[in-house]
Amino acid sequence: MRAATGEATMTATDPTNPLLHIVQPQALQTVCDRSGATLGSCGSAAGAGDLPPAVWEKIKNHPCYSEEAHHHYARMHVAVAPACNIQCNYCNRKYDCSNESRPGVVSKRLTPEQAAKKVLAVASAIPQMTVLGIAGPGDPLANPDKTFRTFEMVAAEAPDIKLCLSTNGLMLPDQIDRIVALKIDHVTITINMIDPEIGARIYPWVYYKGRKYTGIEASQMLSERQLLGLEMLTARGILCKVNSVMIPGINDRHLVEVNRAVKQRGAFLHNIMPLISAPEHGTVFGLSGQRGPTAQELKALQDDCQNEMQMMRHCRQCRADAVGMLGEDRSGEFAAEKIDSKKAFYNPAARQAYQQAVEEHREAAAAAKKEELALLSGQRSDISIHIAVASKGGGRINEHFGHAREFQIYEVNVEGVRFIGHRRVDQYCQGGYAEEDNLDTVIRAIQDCVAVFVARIGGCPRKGLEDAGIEAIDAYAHEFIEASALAYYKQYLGRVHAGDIEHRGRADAAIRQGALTA
Ligand code: CLF
Ligand code: SF4
Repeated sequence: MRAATGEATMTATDPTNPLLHIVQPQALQTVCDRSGATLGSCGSAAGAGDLPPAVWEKIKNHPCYSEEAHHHYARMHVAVAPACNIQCNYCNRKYDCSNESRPGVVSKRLTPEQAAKKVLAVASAIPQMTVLGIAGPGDPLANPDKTFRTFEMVAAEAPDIKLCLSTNGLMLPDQIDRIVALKIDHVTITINMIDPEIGARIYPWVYYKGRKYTGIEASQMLSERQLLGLEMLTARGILCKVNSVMIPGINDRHLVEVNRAVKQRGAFLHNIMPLISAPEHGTVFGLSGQRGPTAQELKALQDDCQNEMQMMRHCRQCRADAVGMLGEDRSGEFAAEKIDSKKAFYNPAARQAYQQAVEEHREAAAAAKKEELALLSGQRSDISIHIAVASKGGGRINEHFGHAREFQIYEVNVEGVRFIGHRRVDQYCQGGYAEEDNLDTVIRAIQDCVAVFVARIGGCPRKGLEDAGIEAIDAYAHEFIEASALAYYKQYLGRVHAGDIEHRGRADAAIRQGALTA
């Protein structure tokens, strides 16, 4: 295990350094610029060595297409596409498209010109922002001119930024040539069904070429066009991710068939997201009491599909104007009225230098994991545990318990360690004071875990967690997450074998529901 890396030892270019959020790009120009091999994983396990180089090049710094990259790289969305051409029963059109965003979120709409300006301002301030996505607030392809104009302007000014599009797929077959011409090489299609009878329970209507379709006819047409669009994109070499909303009792088991169908048509990654449904969202599902899945239900379905293709498990259902690392929201810093006062200093060399520093950090994390894995080899046990981690990025345990807005969940067993999801929580520490009620929400969110790794924790929450059977561990503060999880697992097995602790199955956990606004 490497020695702990405290904040005092960080350098200006250390990607874990929180000061990098405010570092000026000029300061980064002195970092050496050399290309090198990278290590990582896509969706779950595939890395540089497992993928064709052209594919690896496309995903290695895309925070959604590579689970490992999401610890290091950021994305931004611009909300330029307000209209939609279908109705989903989990959507209230007062809010952003729930195919990519959490319900109850309203983004500030921008013109393509405002959006392009914002992208340059963000790229200047956040050198690890590598991807621009358009994901709403309606459907980007129901607003093709605004969507493509935005991409065109950004590609002309900042060609190093990857372009990413998310759509319900209805208009995809008609737009393939424009997508290819603009070099948009990541497209997400939300596909919730391939059986129109199931579709009729999700989509009340579809509006296509001046006519409104309803019932099975609507779903049939939507499904055919989604699958055709997927085939056409993959035939042109575009990397496609499929998002599916898991709706218990409606399409949950059916999503295994969806998974097979999209794999056959060349989808690269499948992202099964939990339905988030509450009456205050004013959606058909919210008002009818349709529930979302529990953490165990979601994981079981994702595990069932994992044999077929790579599954994405780190989606944050981010808003249509999200800015920053997945799970953080810096959109407020880049509100339209603040953009004019920000001096954009778009410097591709500085961005590249910063990203090279990130790559070196990733290599160090991968080396630490490999070292711990080697120490685990030869161990035999059926014990598999979940660990919750408080992190603010960089793949390290670097967040205080009381400040965490989410916990990352890792599964560890003798096979290794893998990220299996995240759980949103109410912050325990509010304005310097402990919010005792919030400890209960944290415990509900991570009660499938035997331990929570934190940078720091106070005595009261530590005791509360321990009463709930969850060990609070700060011994790995500022260490790499995966290497620490493996080290803890070895020690846990040792304690079980020595009879110091008893390993028991843990309870299911709650995926937080309700009006999430960040
Ligand atoms: Fe945005 Fe989507 Fe591109 Fe990512 S989000 S358009 S692929 S850059 Fe990512 Fe956000 Fe989940 Fe989407 S975490 S909601 S999957
Ligand atoms: Fe809402 Fe998106 Fe569905 Fe359109 S595609 S109805 S914006 S969730």
